[in-house]
Amino acid sequence: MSAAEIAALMKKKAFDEVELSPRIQAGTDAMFGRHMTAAQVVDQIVADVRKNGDESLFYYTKLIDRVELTPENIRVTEEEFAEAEAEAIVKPEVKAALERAIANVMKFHEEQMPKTWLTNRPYGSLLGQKVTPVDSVGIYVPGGTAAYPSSVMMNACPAKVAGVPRIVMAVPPGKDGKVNPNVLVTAKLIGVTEIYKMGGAQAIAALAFGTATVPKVEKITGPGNIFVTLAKKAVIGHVDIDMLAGPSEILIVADDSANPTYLAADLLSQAEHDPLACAILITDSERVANAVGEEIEVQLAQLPRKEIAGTSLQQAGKIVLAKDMPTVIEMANLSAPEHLEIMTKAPFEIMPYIRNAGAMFLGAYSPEPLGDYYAGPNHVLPTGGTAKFYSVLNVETFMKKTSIIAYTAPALMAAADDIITLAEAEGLQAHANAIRKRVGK
Ligand code: HSO
Ligand code: ZN
Repeated sequence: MSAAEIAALMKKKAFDEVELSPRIQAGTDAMFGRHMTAAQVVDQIVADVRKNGDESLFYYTKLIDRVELTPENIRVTEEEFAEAEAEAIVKPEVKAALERAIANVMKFHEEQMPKTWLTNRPYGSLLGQKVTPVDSVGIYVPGGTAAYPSSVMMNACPAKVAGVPRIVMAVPPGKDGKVNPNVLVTAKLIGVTEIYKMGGAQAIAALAFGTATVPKVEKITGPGNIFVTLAKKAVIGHVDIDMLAGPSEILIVADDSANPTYLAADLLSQAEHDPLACAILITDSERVANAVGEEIEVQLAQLPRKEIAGTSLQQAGKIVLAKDMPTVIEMANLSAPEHLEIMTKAPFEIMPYIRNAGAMFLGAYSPEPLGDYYAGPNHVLPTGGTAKFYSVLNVETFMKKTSIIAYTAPALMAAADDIITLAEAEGLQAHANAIRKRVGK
């Protein structure tokens, strides 16, 4: 298999070309009374919510989530938080593990915190950069079986560390009108209490433009289905977003020293996420390639989610035998995987050559789920080859940078001629005057 073919496996269809499943397409056709692509559906919903606010937000929630929202019940109340905790659906050991995971994630992101800085220039001038958290952020949390507490943690912790004053969350309500209790408990542990029961494109539009009951935010982050992702794409510019992310991926590069049992388990860990997930092993060892193939069969058969993982492996699972390690590395860089495991004798010798990857896991004892849940780095990562230009979610995702310029009179005097020359070359006399008036030229 060539490097380009592997990269193609990972590079999914463009988001606006994704075809809906027949069941969902039938639903949207019925909703709008005509055939529309996913992108057209999203454009319509976003435009409606932008124009009509709550009215359209509630209308689409009723149609899609079958829940009757009102200005009074859209926001999760104190009682609902208490109920989620009291229900004890969140087992004590889960809560305790979550607390330890949150501490690790907070600590890592604190270390990431960028600093405001000033630097000296001649004649006592100062230049610098101020970092400021965005005023508000909206974190989207998917509903149903993909309502992962770990994703709540991975979005909310860096926003907290960045110091975002207002962190709100959007979570689609279940049919009973309630929000997943695990999500509520996790949000509360991190200190996020402004939660709106809304989902899909309508939630993204409400966060981006604001409605009478949902105040607008400045940035939207978090994973979602195709409608959510397309809606995030549609509101860029009105707000910022984190990235456009799709189904999970893992690419493992391994040499003859790797343990096939571990590799098979790690490939399956991402395959079980989604039938569209992608799991690839590239190795220069024929022994490892064969053994992992066999081991996958054994482990897959025992998985509760074997259907999902099996479909994913059939569609985008590959074991590739490459001729040598430089070829393996080039294949990895071309694929730009979300997760890259380097399972070789000396992983730090390979690491410097990796240019494109969302996150790297080095050595036999750094399996991908360690990053999903616990070590500290973020699990919101670029997928579909977008690690060529997107970064992992991080503290700076929630911050802006502002330049600082503070010149003294002698410093401005020394620069005056050049600035006046440049301003006049652009035909901008008022610009030149702002200098002349100060330096008497
Ligand atoms: N691997 C997923 C994140 C996740 N895994 C959440 C388990 N829960 C992101 O690529
Ligand atoms: Zn995962």
